[in-house]
Amino acid sequence: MIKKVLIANRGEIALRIHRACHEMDIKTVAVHSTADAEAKHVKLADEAVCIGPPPATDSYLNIPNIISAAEISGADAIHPGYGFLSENEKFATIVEEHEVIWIGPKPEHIRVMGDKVEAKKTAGKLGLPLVPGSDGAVREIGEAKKIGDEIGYPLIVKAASGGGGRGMKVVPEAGKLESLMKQAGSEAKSAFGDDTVYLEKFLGNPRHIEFQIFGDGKGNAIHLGERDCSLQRRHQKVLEEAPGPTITDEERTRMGDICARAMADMGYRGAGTIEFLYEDGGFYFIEMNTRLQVEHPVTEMITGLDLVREQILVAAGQPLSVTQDEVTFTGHAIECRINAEHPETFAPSPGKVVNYHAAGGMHVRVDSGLYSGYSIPPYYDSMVAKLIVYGTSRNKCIRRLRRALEEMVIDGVDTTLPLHRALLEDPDVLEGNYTIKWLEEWLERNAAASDTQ
Ligand code: MV4
Repeated sequence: MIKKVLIANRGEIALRIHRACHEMDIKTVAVHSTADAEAKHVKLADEAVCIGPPPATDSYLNIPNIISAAEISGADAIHPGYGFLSENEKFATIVEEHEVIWIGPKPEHIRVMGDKVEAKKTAGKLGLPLVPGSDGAVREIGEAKKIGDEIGYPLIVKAASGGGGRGMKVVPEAGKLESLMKQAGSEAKSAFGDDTVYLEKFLGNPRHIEFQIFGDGKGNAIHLGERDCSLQRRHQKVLEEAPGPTITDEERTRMGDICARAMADMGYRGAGTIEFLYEDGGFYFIEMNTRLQVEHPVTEMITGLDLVREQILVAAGQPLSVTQDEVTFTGHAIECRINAEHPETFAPSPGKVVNYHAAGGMHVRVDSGLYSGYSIPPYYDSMVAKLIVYGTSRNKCIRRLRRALEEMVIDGVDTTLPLHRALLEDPDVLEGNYTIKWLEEWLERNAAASDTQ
């Protein structure tokens, strides 16, 4: 079994990994930039190694420094968390070449899913339902026009190297196809060094539904149900819930089984998330994330499973702790991402937290590296806390979440707590009546309303 894990990350996810490790009698090594010397993950870990100056490219993305930290500390495994190097095929390969256990998927699977064209081809072969579109990359306008005639407009042009919403163009009609395809290609070239694009039918008003899957790397895989992550602003998730408020038990079982079968067939190892757009009762694969996700706790709340523990077990070559028949879904969970940002302008608000009180009580979980007196550095992501609440029903979950949001205190910086309190009063949110467009439209309406006051 693994004895010492190096945690190649920071903030709440570094703490989350540390906690799973200590519950398994595994020692932890924190790595940190000079800006994070006073961070909570550094204080809690058994050992800490400074890996460079504040910019992430010099520290949390610095592969030689992280490998050196693993060697000098004698760590036998590395957990990358999310973001940073978590979906870097090269890093995963280097870790394994150093005979350190990579707590993540096989490097080949990270590579395949990182290329959106290859990911879609693979998903199609494995039997996942796809958005109608080009069969792979589209290289010339004649081919694109033919696809447009076949599937109809509007279309969307996507960059093969994109993801997370970068490098996309909606094409309303055939007359705009050539110019928008050229634009998408040249933007992708300068952003990712790759101008490969592909085409899909544009879905106008879908929900974002994602399935959590786990594989043992030996041909066994399970699903842990879905999350609805439709409430997003500029491709950043704001609030996530499990189960999806519109997803039936029949849909969960049918789609979950398709996802698990696909992962078993590819021999997938570790945690993964298969993302779908969901419209008019249909699921359409868009991307797969080959890592643990920020919103994994809502799945933990309704299944009772510790997803980091499962990651560590399969990385160590052990079986998953449950079979599909043993996975149960009970009640409802919602996560609010709390960012150090102005709640209306979303301007980042780093600085000293003079007073911090986490919410508490039954079925309330706060994952955060904050403490009173901590200074939020300006160099990294602005998410500073996650409030995750469980209830036996969606209504009870919402009531408890509103109570927990009342209790939370983060003084000294702006946070998105007031945004969450307002969202949890909105009739559409209370009814689960929202799609991927809802939050930006709601923010626009509220901005217009406050302008006229
Ligand atoms: C789409 C789409 C509509 N039609 N694909 C955005 C990020 C990337 N993961 C895929 N995205 C989209 N792909 C087709 N064919 C709309 C989006 C999209 C979106 C998806 C999920 C959550 C929020 C979104 C916000 C804007 C656009």
